[in-house]
Amino acid sequence: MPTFEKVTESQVTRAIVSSFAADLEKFAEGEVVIVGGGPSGLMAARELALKGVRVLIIERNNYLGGGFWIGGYLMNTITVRAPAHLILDELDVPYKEFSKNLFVTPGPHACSKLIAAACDAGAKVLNMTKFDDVVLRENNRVGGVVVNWTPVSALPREITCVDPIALESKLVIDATGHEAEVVTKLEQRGILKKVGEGGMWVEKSEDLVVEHTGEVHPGLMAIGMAVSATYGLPRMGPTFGAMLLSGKKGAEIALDLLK
Ligand code: 48H
Repeated sequence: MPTFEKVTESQVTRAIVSSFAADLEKFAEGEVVIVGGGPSGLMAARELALKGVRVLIIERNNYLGGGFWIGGYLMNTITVRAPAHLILDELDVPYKEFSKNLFVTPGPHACSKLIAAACDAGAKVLNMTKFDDVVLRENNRVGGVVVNWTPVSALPREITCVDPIALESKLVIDATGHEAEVVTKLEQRGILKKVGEGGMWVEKSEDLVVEHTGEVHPGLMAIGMAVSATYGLPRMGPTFGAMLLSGKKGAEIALDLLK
């Protein structure tokens, strides 16, 4: 085994601080901020980054992937229905056809490949960072996000008094899943209406989510389960094809909006 070269503690600290600060500075004024690093957010981030867009994912956990690690009921087999298996092909994720047009893949393998695909394409990530609020411009156009460290947000107000910071962006994408947290912020201010997701109906829900993916308000788009929550669409249960396709379609719409 070779021995390690000499590096001091201060060099390690400087390497972390200056690299992190350089990235953060770039995203003080970015092109697209995606809130939520689940399957829809990761897919959209990959597609946008592949097209050369400067895209940042904000994720409140330290890990990316959202619900894509686990299928349903703590069983880590992911299912997708045709034609979403073609995206698994694109990501080089191995899968099997369980029954006609229904495909299965191990969650950890599929999820780690999707995360790697987004990072390889050039998407940047701020993890342990919680979306807190929106930046609002004239006519309530969304102009960015207000964020804080997750641990700061998790502490009671009485013992923390840490203001958040803002990241300006041309477009914000709500990919926070069932909670639709960005859309909810606008709803709380009476700017738009969020219906809340409907009951489960797999046959209907996936096409509807993809169909309704898009801009919900100037400067703000919704993708993935945030679309169901916004428009009151049925949920699909533990199958993820619509999340991948919604992310892909969301990226196409975002590219048009950026023009
Ligand atoms: C920063 C945040 C915040 C915040 C949340 O839940 P997700 O996996 O979302 P989708 O829409 O990409 O995929 C949904 C899918 O996993 C699912 O739940 C399905 C298909 N359900 C169907 C059914 O019927 O139940 O990921 C959302 C991500 C997570 O990583 C959160 O931690 C993150 O967003 N997030 N990040 N700030 N305020 N809120």
